[in-house]
Amino acid sequence: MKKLMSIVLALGAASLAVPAAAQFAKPEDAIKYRQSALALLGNHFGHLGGMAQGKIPFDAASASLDADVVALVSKLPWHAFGPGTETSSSRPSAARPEIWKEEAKFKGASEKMQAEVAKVAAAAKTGNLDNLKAAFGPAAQSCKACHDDFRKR
Ligand code: ASC
Repeated sequence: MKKLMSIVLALGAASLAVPAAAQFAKPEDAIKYRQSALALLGNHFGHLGGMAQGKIPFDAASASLDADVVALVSKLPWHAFGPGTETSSSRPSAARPEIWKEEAKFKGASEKMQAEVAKVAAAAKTGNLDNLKAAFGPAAQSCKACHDDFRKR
């Protein structure tokens, strides 16, 4: 029993020590993960956009929740674009090969987006629609810029 425990603990420690990308056993797992994160991002960002554009009634509490979700989830997709996850025969991906050829540019685009959505979260916390509107545009532009360069049309 003691031996089993130490094996379990050793495996646990080893799993913490490996790079985050190693949490994906297969390329399709990484593709599914990043698509899931980006879908959540798009859903909550879209809801915020509806409020910023007056298509959905502004509700400060739900805007703040949306923006917090967006700020957190904006950190997640990137480690799932590791080497060897470009394509999978079992899961289509819209990722363009430039992601792996222009890594610094892709990283810069992802960091720009994360910085802009952090500003949206701060703006949403003020409870003021004008602040949300002002922060939303540059954040949306940072999504679009990355899609234009790195997502298949
Ligand atoms: C969204 C969404 C995107 C971005 C982008 C902004 O709501 O799903 O991908 O905004 O369209 O230009």
